[in-house]
Amino acid sequence: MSDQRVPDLHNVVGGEHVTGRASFDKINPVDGSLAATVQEAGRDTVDAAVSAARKALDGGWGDTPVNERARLLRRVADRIEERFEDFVAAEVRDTGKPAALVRQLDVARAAINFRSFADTVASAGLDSFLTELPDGRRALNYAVNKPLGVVAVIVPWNLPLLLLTWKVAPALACGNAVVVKPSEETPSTATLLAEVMAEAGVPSGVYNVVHGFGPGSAGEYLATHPGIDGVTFTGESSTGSAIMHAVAPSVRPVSFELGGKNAAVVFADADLDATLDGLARSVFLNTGQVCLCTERVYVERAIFDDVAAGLVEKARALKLGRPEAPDTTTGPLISGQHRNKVQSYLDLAVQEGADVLVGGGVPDLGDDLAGGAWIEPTLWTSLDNASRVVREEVFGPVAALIPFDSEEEAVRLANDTDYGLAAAVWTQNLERGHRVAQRMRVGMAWVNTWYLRDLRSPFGGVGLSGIGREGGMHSLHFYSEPTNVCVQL
Ligand code: NAD
Ligand code: 6OD
Repeated sequence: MSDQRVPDLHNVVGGEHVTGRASFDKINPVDGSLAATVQEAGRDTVDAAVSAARKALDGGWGDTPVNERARLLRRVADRIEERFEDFVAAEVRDTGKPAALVRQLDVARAAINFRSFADTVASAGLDSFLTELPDGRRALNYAVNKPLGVVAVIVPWNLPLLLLTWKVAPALACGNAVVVKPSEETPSTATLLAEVMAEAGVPSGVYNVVHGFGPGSAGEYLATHPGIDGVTFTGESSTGSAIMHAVAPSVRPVSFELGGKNAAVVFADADLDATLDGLARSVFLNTGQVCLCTERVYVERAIFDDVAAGLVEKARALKLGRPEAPDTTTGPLISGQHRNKVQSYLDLAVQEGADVLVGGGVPDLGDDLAGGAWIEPTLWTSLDNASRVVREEVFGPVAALIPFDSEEEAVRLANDTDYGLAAAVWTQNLERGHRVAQRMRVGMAWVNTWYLRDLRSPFGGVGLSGIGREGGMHSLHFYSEPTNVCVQL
Protein backbone atom coordinates (compact mmCIF):
# COMPACT_ATOMS: atom_id res chain seq x y z
CA MET A 1 0.00 0.00 0.00
CA SER A 2 1.27 3.47 -0.82
CA ASP A 3 2.01 5.94 1.99
CA GLN A 4 -0.95 8.35 2.13
CA ARG A 5 0.47 10.64 4.83
CA VAL A 6 0.56 14.34 3.98
CA PRO A 7 4.20 15.47 4.15
CA ASP A 8 5.23 18.35 6.40
CA LEU A 9 7.99 20.12 4.48
CA HIS A 10 10.72 21.84 6.45
CA ASN A 11 13.28 24.47 5.62
CA VAL A 12 16.80 23.08 5.22
CA VAL A 13 19.52 25.14 6.88
CA GLY A 14 23.10 23.90 7.11
CA GLY A 15 21.85 20.36 6.56
CA GLU A 16 19.29 20.56 9.39
CA HIS A 17 15.54 20.45 8.89
CA VAL A 18 14.04 23.44 10.69
CA THR A 19 10.49 24.55 11.36
CA GLY A 20 9.28 28.02 10.48
CA ARG A 21 7.25 30.85 11.97
CA ALA A 22 4.02 29.32 10.67
CA SER A 23 2.81 26.51 8.51
CA PHE A 24 0.81 26.83 5.29
CA ASP A 25 -1.10 24.36 3.17
CA LYS A 26 -0.06 23.33 -0.31
CA ILE A 27 -3.15 22.30 -2.28
CA ASN A 28 -3.10 19.66 -5.00
CA PRO A 29 -4.52 21.38 -8.12
CA VAL A 30 -5.91 18.13 -9.52
CA ASP A 31 -8.76 17.87 -7.02
CA GLY A 32 -8.22 20.46 -4.28
CA SER A 33 -6.93 17.93 -1.74
CA LEU A 34 -4.15 18.75 0.70
CA ALA A 35 -0.80 17.93 -0.90
CA ALA A 36 1.52 19.03 1.91
CA THR A 37 1.94 21.36 4.83
CA VAL A 38 4.92 23.67 4.58
CA GLN A 39 7.00 25.44 7.21
CA GLU A 40 7.21 29.11 6.26
CA ALA A 41 10.63 30.61 6.98
CA GLY A 42 10.62 33.83 8.97
CA ARG A 43 13.40 36.41 8.86
CA ASP A 44 15.38 34.46 11.48
CA THR A 45 15.37 31.29 9.37
CA VAL A 46 16.45 33.19 6.26
CA ASP A 47 19.25 34.77 8.34
CA ALA A 48 20.33 31.33 9.51
CA ALA A 49 20.28 29.96 5.95
CA VAL A 50 22.41 32.80 4.61
CA SER A 51 24.86 32.34 7.53
CA ALA A 52 25.03 28.60 6.90
CA ALA A 53 25.78 29.23 3.23
CA ARG A 54 28.52 31.74 4.10
CA LYS A 55 30.05 29.30 6.58
CA ALA A 56 30.11 26.52 3.98
CA LEU A 57 31.58 28.84 1.36
CA ASP A 58 34.35 30.15 3.60
CA GLY A 59 34.83 26.77 5.25
CA GLY A 60 36.28 25.24 2.09
CA TRP A 61 33.58 24.81 -0.53
CA GLY A 62 34.57 28.03 -2.32
CA ASP A 63 38.13 26.67 -2.73
CA THR A 64 37.19 23.12 -3.69
CA PRO A 65 39.05 22.19 -6.89
CA VAL A 66 36.97 22.28 -10.04
CA ASN A 67 37.34 18.57 -10.74
CA GLU A 68 36.04 17.71 -7.27
CA ARG A 69 33.03 20.00 -7.69
CA ALA A 70 32.33 18.42 -11.08
CA ARG A 71 32.58 14.94 -9.52
CA LEU A 72 30.03 15.87 -6.85
CA LEU A 73 27.63 17.35 -9.41
CA ARG A 74 27.78 14.12 -11.41
CA ARG A 75 27.07 12.23 -8.22
CA VAL A 76 24.03 14.45 -7.60
CA ALA A 77 22.82 13.61 -11.13
CA ASP A 78 23.28 9.89 -10.46
CA ARG A 79 21.41 10.16 -7.19
CA ILE A 80 18.50 12.02 -8.84
CA GLU A 81 18.26 9.14 -11.28
CA GLU A 82 18.39 6.58 -8.47
CA ARG A 83 15.52 8.39 -6.75
CA PHE A 84 13.79 9.26 -10.02
CA GLU A 85 10.32 8.07 -9.02
CA ASP A 86 10.49 9.94 -5.67
CA PHE A 87 11.04 13.16 -7.61
CA VAL A 88 8.28 12.29 -10.07
CA ALA A 89 5.82 11.66 -7.24
CA ALA A 90 6.75 14.91 -5.48
CA GLU A 91 6.48 17.03 -8.63
CA VAL A 92 3.19 15.43 -9.67
CA ARG A 93 1.73 15.95 -6.19
CA ASP A 94 2.56 19.68 -6.27
CA THR A 95 1.68 20.47 -9.88
CA GLY A 96 -0.84 17.88 -11.10
CA LYS A 97 1.13 17.53 -14.36
CA PRO A 98 0.85 14.29 -16.31
CA ALA A 99 3.37 11.91 -14.75
CA ALA A 100 4.67 11.01 -18.21
CA LEU A 101 5.59 14.65 -18.86
CA VAL A 102 7.30 14.96 -15.49
CA ARG A 103 9.37 11.86 -16.27
CA GLN A 104 10.28 12.95 -19.77
CA LEU A 105 10.95 16.65 -19.08
CA ASP A 106 11.20 17.83 -15.49
CA VAL A 107 13.09 15.11 -13.67
CA ALA A 108 15.13 13.95 -16.66
CA ARG A 109 16.36 17.52 -17.18
CA ALA A 110 17.29 17.90 -13.51
CA ALA A 111 19.90 15.16 -13.87
CA ILE A 112 21.00 16.53 -17.25
CA ASN A 113 21.40 20.02 -15.77
CA PHE A 114 23.91 18.72 -13.19
CA ARG A 115 25.88 16.65 -15.72
CA SER A 116 25.92 19.40 -18.30
CA PHE A 117 27.33 22.03 -15.95
CA ALA A 118 29.81 19.52 -14.51
CA ASP A 119 31.11 19.06 -18.06
CA THR A 120 31.11 22.78 -18.82
CA VAL A 121 33.00 23.79 -15.71
CA ALA A 122 35.46 20.92 -15.98
CA SER A 123 36.37 21.83 -19.54
CA ALA A 124 36.33 25.63 -19.24
CA GLY A 125 39.69 27.20 -19.99
CA LEU A 126 41.12 30.32 -18.45
CA ASP A 127 41.97 33.46 -20.38
CA SER A 128 45.64 34.39 -20.28
CA PHE A 129 47.59 36.63 -22.58
CA LEU A 130 50.89 38.43 -22.96
CA THR A 131 50.81 42.21 -23.10
CA GLU A 132 53.44 44.44 -24.72
CA LEU A 133 53.20 48.21 -24.22
CA PRO A 134 54.70 50.83 -26.60
CA ASP A 135 57.42 51.57 -24.00
CA GLY A 136 58.58 47.95 -24.21
CA ARG A 137 57.23 46.69 -20.90
CA ARG A 138 55.77 43.21 -21.04
CA ALA A 139 53.27 41.57 -18.75
CA LEU A 140 51.44 38.33 -18.29
CA ASN A 141 47.68 38.68 -17.66
CA TYR A 142 45.49 35.91 -16.43
CA ALA A 143 42.15 35.66 -14.69
CA VAL A 144 41.27 33.62 -11.63
CA ASN A 145 37.60 32.70 -11.49
CA LYS A 146 36.21 32.84 -7.98
CA PRO A 147 32.67 32.13 -6.84
CA LEU A 148 30.25 35.03 -6.75
CA GLY A 149 29.56 34.04 -3.13
CA VAL A 150 26.23 33.31 -1.46
CA VAL A 151 23.64 33.22 -4.23
CA ALA A 152 19.90 33.65 -3.70
CA VAL A 153 17.99 31.38 -6.08
CA ILE A 154 14.30 32.32 -6.38
CA VAL A 155 12.22 30.20 -8.73
CA PRO A 156 8.63 29.71 -9.92
CA TRP A 157 6.19 26.82 -9.99
CA ASN A 158 5.82 25.90 -13.65
CA LEU A 159 8.90 23.65 -14.10
CA PRO A 160 9.94 23.58 -10.46
CA LEU A 161 12.84 21.11 -10.36
CA LEU A 162 14.02 21.82 -13.90
CA LEU A 163 14.29 25.57 -13.32
CA LEU A 164 15.76 25.20 -9.83
CA THR A 165 18.53 22.85 -10.99
CA TRP A 166 19.13 24.98 -14.10
CA LYS A 167 20.44 27.60 -11.66
CA VAL A 168 21.74 25.53 -8.75
CA ALA A 169 23.94 23.31 -10.95
CA PRO A 170 26.05 26.12 -12.48
CA ALA A 171 26.08 28.03 -9.18
CA LEU A 172 27.58 25.02 -7.38
CA ALA A 173 29.85 24.25 -10.33
CA CYS A 174 31.42 27.68 -9.84
CA GLY A 175 31.90 27.09 -6.10
CA ASN A 176 29.02 29.18 -4.76
CA ALA A 177 26.78 28.29 -1.84
CA VAL A 178 23.07 28.83 -2.40
CA VAL A 179 19.91 29.65 -0.51
CA VAL A 180 16.98 28.59 -2.65
CA LYS A 181 13.40 29.80 -2.34
CA PRO A 182 11.10 27.54 -4.32
CA SER A 183 7.62 28.73 -5.15
CA GLU A 184 5.07 28.38 -2.36
CA GLU A 185 3.10 26.35 -4.91
CA THR A 186 5.86 23.77 -5.46
CA PRO A 187 7.88 23.24 -2.29
CA SER A 188 8.47 19.48 -2.56
CA THR A 189 11.24 18.78 -5.07
CA ALA A 190 13.54 21.53 -3.74
CA THR A 191 13.25 19.90 -0.30
CA LEU A 192 13.89 16.43 -1.70
CA LEU A 193 16.93 17.74 -3.55
CA ALA A 194 18.45 18.65 -0.15
CA GLU A 195 18.39 14.94 0.75
CA VAL A 196 20.07 14.07 -2.53
CA MET A 197 22.75 16.71 -2.00
CA ALA A 198 23.59 15.18 1.37
CA GLU A 199 23.54 11.64 -0.04
CA ALA A 200 25.89 12.72 -2.84
CA GLY A 201 28.37 14.18 -0.34
CA VAL A 202 27.83 17.89 -1.02
CA PRO A 203 28.93 19.58 2.23
CA SER A 204 26.20 20.86 4.60
CA GLY A 205 25.34 24.50 4.08
CA VAL A 206 26.20 24.55 0.38
CA TYR A 207 22.51 24.03 -0.51
CA ASN A 208 19.90 25.58 1.78
CA VAL A 209 16.13 25.81 1.29
CA VAL A 210 13.76 28.42 2.69
CA HIS A 211 10.04 28.12 2.11
CA GLY A 212 7.42 30.81 1.88
CA PHE A 213 5.88 33.51 -0.22
CA GLY A 214 7.21 36.68 -1.86
CA PRO A 215 6.44 40.06 -0.25
CA GLY A 216 6.57 40.05 3.57
CA SER A 217 7.88 36.50 3.54
CA ALA A 218 10.91 34.37 2.69
CA GLY A 219 11.24 35.71 -0.88
CA GLU A 220 11.51 39.33 0.19
CA TYR A 221 13.70 38.51 3.22
CA LEU A 222 16.12 36.63 0.98
CA ALA A 223 16.23 39.18 -1.85
CA THR A 224 16.87 42.05 0.58
CA HIS A 225 19.32 40.16 2.78
CA PRO A 226 22.64 42.00 3.19
CA GLY A 227 24.52 38.70 3.27
CA ILE A 228 23.80 37.63 -0.30
CA ASP A 229 26.17 38.37 -3.16
CA GLY A 230 23.75 38.00 -6.09
CA VAL A 231 20.25 36.97 -7.06
CA THR A 232 19.24 34.61 -9.81
CA PHE A 233 15.51 34.74 -10.38
CA THR A 234 12.93 33.19 -12.67
CA GLY A 235 9.36 34.40 -12.55
CA GLU A 236 7.04 37.19 -13.52
CA SER A 237 8.41 40.41 -14.94
CA SER A 238 6.71 42.47 -12.21
CA THR A 239 8.40 40.33 -9.53
CA GLY A 240 11.73 40.82 -11.29
CA SER A 241 11.17 44.55 -11.08
CA ALA A 242 10.40 44.32 -7.33
CA ILE A 243 13.56 42.26 -6.73
CA MET A 244 15.62 44.70 -8.77
CA HIS A 245 14.42 47.52 -6.51
CA ALA A 246 15.21 45.38 -3.45
CA VAL A 247 18.82 44.68 -4.45
CA ALA A 248 19.58 48.10 -5.95
CA PRO A 249 20.81 49.72 -2.68
CA SER A 250 23.44 47.00 -2.23
CA VAL A 251 24.36 46.90 -5.97
CA ARG A 252 24.26 43.11 -6.30
CA PRO A 253 24.28 41.38 -9.70
CA VAL A 254 21.03 39.87 -10.91
CA SER A 255 20.15 37.33 -13.57
CA PHE A 256 16.48 37.47 -14.52
CA GLU A 257 14.49 35.00 -16.62
CA LEU A 258 11.04 36.58 -16.82
CA GLY A 259 7.73 36.41 -18.61
CA GLY A 260 6.95 36.10 -22.30
CA LYS A 261 4.23 36.71 -24.86
CA ASN A 262 5.77 34.57 -27.52
CA ALA A 263 4.90 34.58 -31.21
CA ALA A 264 4.82 31.84 -33.82
CA VAL A 265 5.02 32.96 -37.44
CA VAL A 266 3.60 30.46 -39.91
CA PHE A 267 4.29 30.97 -43.63
CA ALA A 268 2.13 29.47 -46.35
CA ASP A 269 4.99 27.21 -47.48
CA ALA A 270 5.27 25.50 -44.06
CA ASP A 271 4.90 21.74 -43.81
CA LEU A 272 1.36 21.84 -42.45
CA ASP A 273 1.33 18.56 -40.50
CA ALA A 274 4.68 19.16 -38.83
CA THR A 275 3.74 22.76 -38.11
CA LEU A 276 0.45 21.81 -36.49
CA ASP A 277 2.21 19.24 -34.29
CA GLY A 278 4.81 21.81 -33.27
CA LEU A 279 2.30 24.61 -32.79
CA ALA A 280 0.02 22.47 -30.64
CA ARG A 281 2.96 21.51 -28.45
CA SER A 282 4.07 25.14 -28.16
CA VAL A 283 0.62 26.39 -27.17
CA PHE A 284 -0.54 23.57 -24.89
CA LEU A 285 2.53 21.93 -23.30
CA ASN A 286 2.24 21.92 -19.51
CA THR A 287 -1.22 23.51 -19.87
CA GLY A 288 0.43 26.54 -21.46
CA GLN A 289 2.49 27.16 -18.34
CA VAL A 290 5.94 27.37 -19.92
CA CYS A 291 7.49 30.81 -20.26
CA LEU A 292 8.34 29.89 -23.88
CA CYS A 293 4.79 28.90 -24.84
CA THR A 294 3.25 30.49 -27.91
CA GLU A 295 0.30 32.75 -27.13
CA ARG A 296 0.30 34.64 -30.47
CA VAL A 297 0.10 32.71 -33.75
CA TYR A 298 0.57 34.83 -36.90
CA VAL A 299 -0.48 32.88 -40.00
CA GLU A 300 -0.07 33.83 -43.67
CA ARG A 301 -3.60 34.49 -44.92
CA ALA A 302 -3.56 31.81 -47.65
CA ILE A 303 -3.42 29.02 -45.05
CA PHE A 304 -5.10 30.78 -42.12
CA ASP A 305 -8.29 28.68 -42.20
CA ASP A 306 -6.36 25.41 -42.53
CA VAL A 307 -4.10 26.23 -39.59
CA ALA A 308 -7.05 27.36 -37.47
CA ALA A 309 -9.01 24.18 -38.23
CA GLY A 310 -5.99 21.95 -37.66
CA LEU A 311 -5.12 23.55 -34.34
CA VAL A 312 -8.71 23.30 -33.13
CA GLU A 313 -8.59 19.60 -33.92
CA LYS A 314 -5.38 19.27 -31.88
CA ALA A 315 -6.95 21.15 -28.96
CA ARG A 316 -10.02 18.89 -29.03
CA ALA A 317 -7.76 15.82 -28.98
CA LEU A 318 -6.12 16.82 -25.69
CA LYS A 319 -7.13 14.63 -22.78
CA LEU A 320 -7.49 16.40 -19.46
CA GLY A 321 -7.33 14.07 -16.50
CA ARG A 322 -5.50 12.62 -13.54
CA PRO A 323 -1.70 12.72 -13.80
CA GLU A 324 -1.16 8.98 -13.57
CA ALA A 325 -3.71 8.02 -16.28
CA PRO A 326 -1.66 6.91 -19.30
CA ASP A 327 -3.82 8.79 -21.81
CA THR A 328 -3.72 12.13 -19.94
CA THR A 329 -1.99 14.82 -22.01
CA THR A 330 -2.97 17.88 -20.01
CA GLY A 331 -3.09 18.66 -16.32
CA PRO A 332 -4.76 21.46 -14.38
CA LEU A 333 -3.40 24.95 -13.89
CA ILE A 334 -1.23 25.31 -10.82
CA SER A 335 -3.90 26.70 -8.47
CA GLY A 336 -7.41 28.04 -8.14
CA GLN A 337 -5.94 31.53 -7.95
CA HIS A 338 -4.15 31.10 -11.26
CA ARG A 339 -7.27 29.53 -12.79
CA ASN A 340 -9.21 32.67 -11.80
CA LYS A 341 -6.59 34.80 -13.55
CA VAL A 342 -6.70 32.72 -16.73
CA GLN A 343 -10.51 32.67 -16.62
CA SER A 344 -10.51 36.48 -16.38
CA TYR A 345 -8.52 36.58 -19.65
CA LEU A 346 -11.00 34.17 -21.28
CA ASP A 347 -13.78 36.59 -20.32
CA LEU A 348 -11.74 39.60 -21.44
CA ALA A 349 -11.07 38.04 -24.84
CA VAL A 350 -14.81 37.82 -25.49
CA GLN A 351 -15.29 41.42 -24.33
CA GLU A 352 -12.52 42.44 -26.73
CA GLY A 353 -14.38 40.84 -29.64
CA ALA A 354 -12.74 37.42 -29.93
CA ASP A 355 -14.36 34.57 -31.80
CA VAL A 356 -13.78 31.54 -29.60
CA LEU A 357 -12.81 28.63 -31.85
CA VAL A 358 -12.56 26.10 -29.04
CA GLY A 359 -12.64 26.13 -25.24
CA GLY A 360 -13.30 29.35 -23.40
CA GLY A 361 -14.31 28.08 -19.98
CA VAL A 362 -13.98 25.58 -17.16
CA PRO A 363 -14.46 21.95 -18.24
CA ASP A 364 -16.78 19.54 -16.47
CA LEU A 365 -14.54 16.59 -15.56
CA GLY A 366 -16.88 15.05 -13.03
CA ASP A 367 -17.26 15.32 -9.26
CA ASP A 368 -13.91 13.69 -8.63
CA LEU A 369 -11.99 16.60 -10.17
CA ALA A 370 -14.47 19.40 -9.45
CA GLY A 371 -12.21 20.89 -6.76
CA GLY A 372 -9.27 21.16 -9.18
CA ALA A 373 -7.91 24.14 -11.13
CA TRP A 374 -9.01 23.01 -14.59
CA ILE A 375 -9.40 25.15 -17.68
CA GLU A 376 -10.23 24.37 -21.29
CA PRO A 377 -7.57 24.70 -23.99
CA THR A 378 -8.73 27.81 -25.85
CA LEU A 379 -8.11 29.39 -29.26
CA TRP A 380 -9.29 32.78 -30.48
CA THR A 381 -9.53 34.64 -33.78
CA SER A 382 -10.74 38.17 -34.62
CA LEU A 383 -8.34 39.83 -32.17
CA ASP A 384 -5.52 42.17 -33.11
CA ASN A 385 -2.30 43.33 -31.50
CA ALA A 386 -4.06 46.19 -29.72
CA SER A 387 -6.15 43.90 -27.49
CA ARG A 388 -4.98 43.21 -23.97
CA VAL A 389 -5.21 39.42 -24.33
CA VAL A 390 -2.73 39.68 -27.22
CA ARG A 391 -0.38 41.94 -25.26
CA GLU A 392 -0.43 40.49 -21.73
CA GLU A 393 0.98 37.14 -20.64
CA VAL A 394 -1.90 34.79 -19.76
CA PHE A 395 0.25 31.74 -18.84
CA GLY A 396 -2.42 29.22 -19.75
CA PRO A 397 -3.38 26.94 -22.68
CA VAL A 398 -4.50 29.78 -24.93
CA ALA A 399 -3.53 31.46 -28.20
CA ALA A 400 -4.83 34.11 -30.54
CA LEU A 401 -4.57 33.39 -34.28
CA ILE A 402 -3.99 36.48 -36.42
CA PRO A 403 -3.54 36.59 -40.23
CA PHE A 404 -0.74 38.43 -42.08
CA ASP A 405 -0.12 39.23 -45.75
CA SER A 406 3.65 39.77 -46.04
CA GLU A 407 6.91 38.83 -44.35
CA GLU A 408 7.41 42.47 -43.37
CA GLU A 409 4.03 42.59 -41.66
CA ALA A 410 4.67 39.28 -39.86
CA VAL A 411 7.95 40.57 -38.43
CA ARG A 412 6.33 43.84 -37.36
CA LEU A 413 3.43 42.08 -35.63
CA ALA A 414 5.63 39.52 -33.88
CA ASN A 415 7.98 42.23 -32.58
CA ASP A 416 5.12 44.47 -31.45
CA THR A 417 5.34 43.47 -27.77
CA ASP A 418 6.97 44.65 -24.56
CA TYR A 419 8.27 41.13 -23.98
CA GLY A 420 11.04 39.40 -25.95
CA LEU A 421 11.65 35.86 -24.81
CA ALA A 422 11.11 33.39 -27.66
CA ALA A 423 9.69 33.00 -31.16
CA ALA A 424 9.14 30.17 -33.62
CA VAL A 425 9.19 30.50 -37.40
CA TRP A 426 7.52 27.84 -39.52
CA THR A 427 8.55 27.69 -43.21
CA GLN A 428 10.16 25.29 -45.68
CA ASN A 429 12.16 28.16 -47.16
CA LEU A 430 15.24 27.97 -44.95
CA GLU A 431 16.64 31.22 -46.29
CA ARG A 432 13.49 32.94 -45.06
CA GLY A 433 13.66 30.94 -41.83
CA HIS A 434 17.13 32.30 -41.02
CA ARG A 435 16.21 35.80 -42.13
CA VAL A 436 13.01 36.06 -40.11
CA ALA A 437 14.44 34.30 -37.04
CA GLN A 438 17.31 36.79 -36.92
CA ARG A 439 14.87 39.71 -37.10
CA MET A 440 12.87 38.52 -34.09
CA ARG A 441 13.52 40.77 -31.09
CA VAL A 442 13.88 37.84 -28.69
CA GLY A 443 16.47 35.84 -26.79
CA MET A 444 15.64 32.53 -28.54
CA ALA A 445 14.19 32.02 -32.03
CA TRP A 446 13.40 28.51 -33.26
CA VAL A 447 12.91 27.52 -36.92
CA ASN A 448 10.56 24.59 -37.63
CA THR A 449 10.72 23.51 -34.01
CA TRP A 450 10.07 24.82 -30.52
CA TYR A 451 11.74 24.32 -27.12
CA LEU A 452 14.55 22.21 -28.54
CA ARG A 453 17.43 22.80 -26.14
CA ASP A 454 21.18 22.61 -26.17
CA LEU A 455 22.21 23.66 -22.67
CA ARG A 456 25.35 25.38 -23.93
CA SER A 457 23.34 27.94 -25.88
CA PRO A 458 22.41 31.34 -24.42
CA PHE A 459 19.00 31.34 -22.73
CA GLY A 460 17.21 34.52 -21.69
CA GLY A 461 15.11 37.37 -22.94
CA VAL A 462 15.06 41.01 -23.97
CA GLY A 463 12.70 43.78 -22.87
CA LEU A 464 10.33 42.68 -20.11
CA SER A 465 11.54 39.09 -20.57
CA GLY A 466 14.72 39.41 -18.61
CA ILE A 467 18.25 40.52 -17.95
CA GLY A 468 21.29 38.46 -18.90
CA ARG A 469 21.72 35.01 -20.35
CA GLU A 470 22.26 31.65 -18.71
CA GLY A 471 23.40 28.38 -20.27
CA GLY A 472 26.89 26.91 -20.75
CA MET A 473 29.60 29.56 -20.37
CA HIS A 474 26.97 32.29 -19.97
CA SER A 475 25.99 30.73 -16.64
CA LEU A 476 29.60 30.34 -15.55
CA HIS A 477 30.17 34.05 -16.23
CA PHE A 478 27.22 35.07 -14.06
CA TYR A 479 28.08 32.76 -11.16
CA SER A 480 31.80 33.71 -11.07
CA GLU A 481 33.81 36.77 -10.15
CA PRO A 482 37.09 36.78 -12.08
CA THR A 483 40.13 38.50 -10.64
CA ASN A 484 42.59 39.65 -13.28
CA VAL A 485 46.22 39.23 -12.23
CA CYS A 486 48.75 41.26 -14.20
CA VAL A 487 52.42 40.36 -13.67
CA GLN A 488 55.05 42.64 -15.16
CA LEU A 489 57.71 40.46 -16.71
P1 NAD B 1 6.29 34.84 -9.54
O1 NAD B 1 7.10 35.97 -10.00
O2 NAD B 1 4.96 35.12 -8.95
O3 NAD B 1 7.07 34.00 -8.43
C1 NAD B 1 8.35 33.47 -8.66
C2 NAD B 1 9.07 33.32 -7.33
O4 NAD B 1 9.32 34.61 -6.78
C3 NAD B 1 8.27 32.55 -6.28
O5 NAD B 1 9.18 31.75 -5.55
C4 NAD B 1 7.70 33.66 -5.42
O6 NAD B 1 7.40 33.27 -4.11
C5 NAD B 1 8.84 34.66 -5.44
N1 NAD B 1 8.47 36.06 -5.18
C6 NAD B 1 7.30 36.67 -5.48
N2 NAD B 1 7.37 37.98 -5.12
C7 NAD B 1 8.61 38.18 -4.60
C8 NAD B 1 9.29 39.32 -4.06
N3 NAD B 1 8.72 40.53 -3.98
N4 NAD B 1 10.56 39.16 -3.62
C9 NAD B 1 11.17 37.95 -3.71
N5 NAD B 1 10.57 36.85 -4.19
C10 NAD B 1 9.31 36.97 -4.64
O7 NAD B 1 6.17 33.85 -10.77
P2 NAD B 1 5.31 32.52 -10.87
O8 NAD B 1 3.88 32.89 -10.95
O9 NAD B 1 5.78 31.58 -9.83
O10 NAD B 1 5.80 31.93 -12.29
C11 NAD B 1 5.22 32.24 -13.52
C12 NAD B 1 6.00 33.34 -14.21
O11 NAD B 1 7.34 32.95 -14.39
C13 NAD B 1 5.49 33.64 -15.61
O12 NAD B 1 5.52 35.02 -15.81
C14 NAD B 1 6.53 32.98 -16.51
O13 NAD B 1 6.64 33.51 -17.79
C15 NAD B 1 7.76 33.20 -15.72
N6 NAD B 1 8.82 32.25 -16.11
C16 NAD B 1 9.86 32.69 -16.86
C17 NAD B 1 10.86 31.79 -17.26
C18 NAD B 1 12.04 32.19 -18.12
O14 NAD B 1 12.96 31.39 -18.25
N7 NAD B 1 12.06 33.36 -18.71
C19 NAD B 1 10.78 30.47 -16.88
C20 NAD B 1 9.68 30.06 -16.11
C21 NAD B 1 8.71 30.97 -15.72
O1 6OD C 1 14.93 24.60 -20.54
C1 6OD C 1 15.47 25.47 -19.87
O2 6OD C 1 16.68 25.47 -19.60
C2 6OD C 1 14.65 26.59 -19.34
N1 6OD C 1 15.31 27.51 -18.62
C3 6OD C 1 13.32 26.63 -19.59
C4 6OD C 1 12.45 27.64 -19.15
C5 6OD C 1 11.14 27.45 -19.34
C6 6OD C 1 10.18 28.39 -18.86
O3 6OD C 1 9.14 28.10 -18.33
